Amino acid sequence: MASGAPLDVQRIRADFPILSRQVNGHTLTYLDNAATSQKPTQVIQSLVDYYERYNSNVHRGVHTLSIEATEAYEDARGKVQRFINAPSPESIIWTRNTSESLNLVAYTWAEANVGAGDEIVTTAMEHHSDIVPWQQLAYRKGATLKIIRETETGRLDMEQAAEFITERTKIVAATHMSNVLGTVNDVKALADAVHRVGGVMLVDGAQSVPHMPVDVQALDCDFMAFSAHKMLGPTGIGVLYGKPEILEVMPPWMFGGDMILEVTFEDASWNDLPYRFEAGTPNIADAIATGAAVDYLAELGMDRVWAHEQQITAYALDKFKDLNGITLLGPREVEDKGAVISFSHDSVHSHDLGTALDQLGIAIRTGHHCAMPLVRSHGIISAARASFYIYNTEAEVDILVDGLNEAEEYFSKAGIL
Ligand code: 7TS
Repeated sequence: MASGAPLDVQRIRADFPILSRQVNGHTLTYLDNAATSQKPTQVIQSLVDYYERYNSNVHRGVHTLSIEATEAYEDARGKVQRFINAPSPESIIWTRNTSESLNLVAYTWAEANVGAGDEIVTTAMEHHSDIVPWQQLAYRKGATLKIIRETETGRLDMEQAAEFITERTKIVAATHMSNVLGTVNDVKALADAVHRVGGVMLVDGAQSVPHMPVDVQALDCDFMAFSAHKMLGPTGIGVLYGKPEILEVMPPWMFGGDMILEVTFEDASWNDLPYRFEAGTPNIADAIATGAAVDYLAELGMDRVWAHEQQITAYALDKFKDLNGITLLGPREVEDKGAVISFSHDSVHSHDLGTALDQLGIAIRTGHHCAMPLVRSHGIISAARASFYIYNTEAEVDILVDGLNEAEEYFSKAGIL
């Protein structure tokens, strides 16, 4: 496809069988992509191919099926490596999801390197999976957790970040893009700051890697975590990228098959990277299908994916200005903002809005979005969220806005407003 040209959304939509599904008598309008994306036929078919043609265990067979499965599994690792411009395939570790990737760092690198009196810096915009592991680590070690606040315009307070990152900081763990506010954070600046004091930078890329060009070497992060299911891939598989020199000296976490070099009854030694962190039979089928998802996105071009999402978000932000009773969370313009629009209604609970929209076949997320401290800091306990992806159209934004108007009318007629 020509670089720079807009995405051919209708052609993309034809690759996603689920998008023609009817929900409550309406064609599905799927706007819950920050929770999980839909899957194109190419990804679904790669799973079918694996199970129908070469299902076999990896790294242990001399037979044809095992050799084919091993090649496809490692090939997928190489695709992910190139997708985020990691320096080597060994720096890509397969995990179950972003949460497991973050916990891996907390239980290995941080367990070995964070001690009493040390500081861990994170942000007010984190998903629970990038807060709770650090709270637990701080309890275990007697370390302190510092939280960089959100500014009034929904961005990270970088002045506070500069104050918080000190000689005592061992790790900064920050999301690249907030799943609630959509804010894109300057993680490169955070990486530079923590490197100046000898600490490491962990980026939660769950919402950035699926939506924008991400280059881990340009960002100079030490770790990056993300999930395949948010980027057209299957559930049950995620990635931890780590700088090879850090992974090389990082202690293993889970012990068992595939991660060892040699075992006696008394002792064991560890396999090379990345297998040292992949104990047991891995999620072979889903790793291969992640490779298919990455192929799909790379073919579109991540700069074009980002441009499409910026356009649809700008359109939605503009349309939302005309809605009654709605308060937006996060930046009000697309600068530093991805395709996520969270909002609350003055008098209708977000769950009621979500249920009313579901009656129209519109899928949005409601609740605390696994970011309870963030949502509560806005003085609410629940928000509604529409999040867009490559197959969403401006017409679907119109359907959402009409749906919200309809819901508002319904609730006011019912005497609830
Ligand atoms: N980090 C961020 C920024 C996320 O948005 C999510 C999931 C995670 C971590 C955890 O990913 P997982 O694959 O391990 O579950 N976010 C959401 C969401 O916004 N709605 O449902 C899941």
